[in-house]
Amino acid sequence: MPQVTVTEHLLLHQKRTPMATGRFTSLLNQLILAVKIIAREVNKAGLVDVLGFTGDINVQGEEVKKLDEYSNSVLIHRMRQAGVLCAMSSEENAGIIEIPEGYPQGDYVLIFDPLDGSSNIEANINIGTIFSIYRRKTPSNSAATLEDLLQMGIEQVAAGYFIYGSSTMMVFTTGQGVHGFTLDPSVGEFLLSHPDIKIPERGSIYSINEGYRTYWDDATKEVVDYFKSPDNENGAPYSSRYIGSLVADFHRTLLYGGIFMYPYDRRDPSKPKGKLRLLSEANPLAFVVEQAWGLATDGVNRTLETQPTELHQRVPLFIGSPADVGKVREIYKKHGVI
Ligand code: AHM
Ligand code: MG
Repeated sequence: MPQVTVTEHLLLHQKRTPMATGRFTSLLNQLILAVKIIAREVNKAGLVDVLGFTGDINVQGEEVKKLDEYSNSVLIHRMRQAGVLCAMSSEENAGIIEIPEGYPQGDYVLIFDPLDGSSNIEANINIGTIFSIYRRKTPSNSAATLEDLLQMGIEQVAAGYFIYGSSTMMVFTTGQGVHGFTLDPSVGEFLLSHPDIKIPERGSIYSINEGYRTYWDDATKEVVDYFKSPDNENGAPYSSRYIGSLVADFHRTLLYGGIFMYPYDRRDPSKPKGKLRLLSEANPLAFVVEQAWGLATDGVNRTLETQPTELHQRVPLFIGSPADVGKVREIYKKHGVI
């Protein structure tokens, strides 16, 4: 395979997209730079006992930040300089992140989860950064508002994730298929390694936190019983895999097929719609999966057509192979759920 960088790949695509400008490429390049800085720190995470615990004061007299806070501040700091954004939203910040006066502005908005699955860091388990890019709705040269961020997922211009693991990967879509790039640390570039990813039509792996079964409704119990049954449409029980790190569970689902599920449950009445966030988690992965010919729903309705009403809105998520996500819809509809 010829070695193709993300920028080269984008330039090839941009030739076929007359609307595209160099501004989008510069946005992605700045994002990639931020991620390389985060990846460098993530790879050192195992050395924290040696280099000092988070919360400690380092040799420069600065407090050592937790990795998720560090990742958040790197992304905010770098993306402010990109000159192509009018606002951002992060899973770590309650409100809209404005681009301060004096910084060049642009017409894109960026939504991100800076370090998803961060509770897994200490165990050397894969974690990731998820991102979603939109064009602003309000006029250029006015202050960005919530309206620019509360757009339906179908409006995304690009979305994807970075996964930090045995290697660092970037998987993303601009609406022309899904492509995966692996960071070659010796040259510091993400090189095309997984062109045009397509998810299998049906899988043989289901992924859900089964510890919460007590709190599920009957429809969700039936869904999971279906995947475990030898009498399902595969004629054999699916295997169960659950890492508890969304990017890692999703990445496996995308490559091998099957379904990842995070349903709503009765565990925490303050979260009646499950745990995952529509804007920073569900929508970007839904855009990726649909571009790979998969599906993403809240059990019944298409994730990408959910109208957001608040930045940190939560949604149930069923995402993966079309036949498997379709089966959930069939069972949920039968039960009259959602
Ligand atoms: P976080 O945003 O607080 O890190 O939570 C998101 C993570 C996902 O990575 C993962 O899919 C999920 O929480 C796991 O939750 P649970 O431990 O309830 O199964
Ligand atoms: Mg998260």
